[in-house]
Amino acid sequence: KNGSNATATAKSSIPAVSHPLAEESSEIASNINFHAQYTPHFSPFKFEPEQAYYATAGSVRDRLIQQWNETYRHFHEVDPKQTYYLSMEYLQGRALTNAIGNLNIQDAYADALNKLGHELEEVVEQEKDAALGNGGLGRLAACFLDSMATLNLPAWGYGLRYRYGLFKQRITKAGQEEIAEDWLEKFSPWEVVRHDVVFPVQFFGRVEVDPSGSRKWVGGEVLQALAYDVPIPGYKTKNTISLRLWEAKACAEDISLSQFNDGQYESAAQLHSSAQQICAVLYPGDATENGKLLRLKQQFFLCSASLQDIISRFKERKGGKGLRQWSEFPSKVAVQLNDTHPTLTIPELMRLLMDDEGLGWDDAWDVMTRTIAYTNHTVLPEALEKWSQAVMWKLLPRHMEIIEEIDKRFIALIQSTQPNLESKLSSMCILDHNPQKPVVRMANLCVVSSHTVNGVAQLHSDILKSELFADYVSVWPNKFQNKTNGITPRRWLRFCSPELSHIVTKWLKTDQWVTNLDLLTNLRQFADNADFHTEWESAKMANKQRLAQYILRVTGVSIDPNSLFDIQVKRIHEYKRQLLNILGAVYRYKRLKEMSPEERKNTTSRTIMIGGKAFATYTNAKRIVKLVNDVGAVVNNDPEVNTYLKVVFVPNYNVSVAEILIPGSELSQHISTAGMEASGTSNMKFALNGCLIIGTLDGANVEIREEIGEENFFLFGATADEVPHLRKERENGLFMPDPRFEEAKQFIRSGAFGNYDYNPLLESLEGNSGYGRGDYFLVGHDFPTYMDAQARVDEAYKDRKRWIKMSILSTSGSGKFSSDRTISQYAKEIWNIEECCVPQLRYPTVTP
Ligand code: T68
Repeated sequence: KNGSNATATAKSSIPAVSHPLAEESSEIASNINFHAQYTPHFSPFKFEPEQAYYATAGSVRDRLIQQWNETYRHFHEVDPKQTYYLSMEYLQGRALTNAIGNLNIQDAYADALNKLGHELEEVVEQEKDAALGNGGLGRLAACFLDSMATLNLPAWGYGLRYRYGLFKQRITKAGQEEIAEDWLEKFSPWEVVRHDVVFPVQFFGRVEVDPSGSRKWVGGEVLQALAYDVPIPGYKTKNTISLRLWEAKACAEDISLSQFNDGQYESAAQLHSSAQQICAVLYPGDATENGKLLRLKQQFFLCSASLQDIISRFKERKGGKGLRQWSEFPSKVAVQLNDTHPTLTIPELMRLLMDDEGLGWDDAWDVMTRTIAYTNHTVLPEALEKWSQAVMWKLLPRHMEIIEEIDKRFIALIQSTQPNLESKLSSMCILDHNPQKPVVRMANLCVVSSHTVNGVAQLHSDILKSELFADYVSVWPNKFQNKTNGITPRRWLRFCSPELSHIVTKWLKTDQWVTNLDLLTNLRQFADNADFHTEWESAKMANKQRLAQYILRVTGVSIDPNSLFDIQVKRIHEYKRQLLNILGAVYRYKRLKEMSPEERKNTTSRTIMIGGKAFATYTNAKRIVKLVNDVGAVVNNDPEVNTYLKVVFVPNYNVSVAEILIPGSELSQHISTAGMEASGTSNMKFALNGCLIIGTLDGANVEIREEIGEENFFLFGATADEVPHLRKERENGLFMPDPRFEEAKQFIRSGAFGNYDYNPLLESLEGNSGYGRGDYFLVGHDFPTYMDAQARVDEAYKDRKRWIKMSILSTSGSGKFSSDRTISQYAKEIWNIEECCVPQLRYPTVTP
């Protein structure tokens, strides 16, 4: 083990041969050995876990490539309608466990690695997470790709190949520190560069009108988009689809050798550096004009390269019918916009159709609107994208002309068909001509231009129709849909919790639940079965122990696997109310301190774990991170109470950390102010893993509670329709805070957790009004019912039988939240695509 000499001996006794479809573990071992010897990334004499990882990944990749080529060929021959999912973010996490699992070859690979002196578990941990996303939106895109492949759908993802993904979080005395995450430091074995897939992407320049009156975008800066493909295998199917990530490049001609020879290095390579910046980092801060321009360039780069690729494939696949008509395009292509970030797809498709392909406005509009659909992921006003018109005119002059025309025609449509809406036009139209800050409202552009708009949970979709997009509903009553989010059961149960999966399969007498998650309802019949309880509890305990070891390793804090594991992990944001959680913990600590030792013995021991990243310039979010750490430092070192309470901040929360935390959880907190969390998806992952939820009636919590039963959900807090009234009440000075809430804040102010100045953070929960002041997120209002719900949790946990039953019922009620269900609904109700299943694998041949 661990690259000892024994390992080298074991490896050398196994021949190095490559047979990509090997089934036997000894053949696979030879295959891994082949990659260790002949894939020249490391010297062939070392075979430590890291080399073992790259060699194993190389071997798995060979298999994927074969399936992948077959999939592409099959789609090409059948020429079905295909979906293209456009997203600025993909939070893929690690690929090796997932690939081996989806190919259903875990056991053979584990055996093969054993023969080579390694453990599969240790080898897979060598992989860095691909974190090309921020949070829920990016992880949703990754789950969707897994489901598209598993359901054999002709569908692809498009994104950007960021050099640095989401930052690594380090916790110091000062709180969170951000460090660049170099996921490509060595290289990624999961991407294949396609040197033959390159498209020019233009920026800046001007519009020229020729004598015939047709318009052309000329001049400016032209960069090249180069494709890197990542294979996405489906579960137990040959279908392997692509995630195509674009990288920006400049041409060789763009380097000025004469300037370089003159020593003017920067200007000589100006376009090269401009190209490099585009894919340098995920979401540069957008507070400065420069930052804004770069973000907009990234968005356009994705849209333009992807559309050119889609169009060239459309032209190439003739379906045996000779040249294609443009009117056929929407019956071959569906484009889904993951939030407004790829909105520029709309004017770019119009431009390509009109200026390059010669269509008139009406035909281009018809093709474009029948192709594009838009998913909204938020109603938070600050997250609704608005781009400065001036910046847009500079970067994309032709697109701005097109957007102006779309807006003009939309206004005319309303005036002629819906005169009652005229007074609403100023908020409904696309261009906001506010003289202070004229902007383009991207969400409005999406609603006006796409055939379908969807929200991501029922409550959220209802709010879109009744509030954010209410005025459009009477114009297009059938445009708005709901598609409740989902998660892939492969990564989020089958692979992250082999123990629990095993029990589920054993009791259901089938593993079909992995692709038909509704089968989990059949576990209900065992909800009171004593043998089932015993097995369930021991699987959960094994996961808790694994989690406890992880926490000890990364934080040095020892936690008791017999305590209740209570977890809140997600991006740190005031609306997600980590502050409510930590104030509850502070109050619990204070009570424990006041109790006698005897009284303490009657309490339920808890380990509260909180994790998540704060956006680098979001001051209050960073203060919350600091507060959790400060509270933990005091509580965990207080010998009087630390057997009853621990508070742990889990550093650097990411997909791989989630895969350890979620299986080991017993209670998780989804406690956003009602109406503010569009859906949430970790709530689904926790519930699927038999973890109970304490939560508000927000996002998908509402549907989870319906599915698993209200008696198995710890509900508290105001409802979405009460929120506006409660905020008013607060503004009018009518709010009376609960004494426990005041006590918790006072305890922090007293310096019990150090002398950092928490006043600015606590003041956000006080006063009368204003966003971020006057307790906009209603922490104070919900605090008492939150504490009551927590008391119900403590009571329920004391009754082991009841708790385990509730845990079983959580898992068995989670069937609806499979992303397979979500994607099937998108396929039927928005994309109108059908499965296109790859038949028999053929051996690779080259046609001369
Ligand atoms: C999340 N949105 C929602 N946004 O907050 C969450 N936004 O409720 C939902 O479950 C999830 O989407 C999936 O639908 C995000 O994650 C972003 O990450 C984001 C990034 C940049 C700009 C705006």
